[in-house]
Amino acid sequence: MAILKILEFPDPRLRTIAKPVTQFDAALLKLVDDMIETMYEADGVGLAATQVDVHKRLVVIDVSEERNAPMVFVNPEITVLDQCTREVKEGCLSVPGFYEPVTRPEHVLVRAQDQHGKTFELQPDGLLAVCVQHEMDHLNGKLFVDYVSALKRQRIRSKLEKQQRQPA
Ligand code: QAP
Ligand code: CO
Repeated sequence: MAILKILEFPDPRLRTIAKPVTQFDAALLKLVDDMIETMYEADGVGLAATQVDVHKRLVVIDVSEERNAPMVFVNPEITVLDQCTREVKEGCLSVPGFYEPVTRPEHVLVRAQDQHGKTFELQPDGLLAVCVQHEMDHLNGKLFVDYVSALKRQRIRSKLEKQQRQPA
């Protein structure tokens, strides 16, 4: 297994639209393992392939307290089930140190494949519902900072650019 490098906002590669996964092979299984290890090492609850500069429709999530229940979503699709929304403070491994409230649909249906190509459906609630939508956005080149005001986004951008010029 390997720890992968996570791209940080405003890296333009985070704006890439990911392509569907078509090959369920050993390379995909290795990528899944590496993404799970990278997510745990970074203390994240979710990681999209886009964030590690792999532009395939693949997401890993673990919302468990014990950090021992990784979920894999390949080619995920989301259907919004009703008009209920909820505001939750979000963060992102690609926007380290910043947290802002984002309003999203509360009730969604997720259809995806697992790492072996088997299709499954899930009606997530709570943190998982937020996380699936946040990670799905990454696959479409979208970040949670796109939902905040332009002023806040610019401030976050400036601070991160400064940090990136003076690495730890
Ligand atoms: C997406 O986010 C998410 O700034 C996953 O310094 C966010 O794993 C889903 C993290 C909110 C649901 C609700 C962020 C770790 C992790 C940071 C993450 C940081 C260290 C973010
Ligand atoms: Co994120």
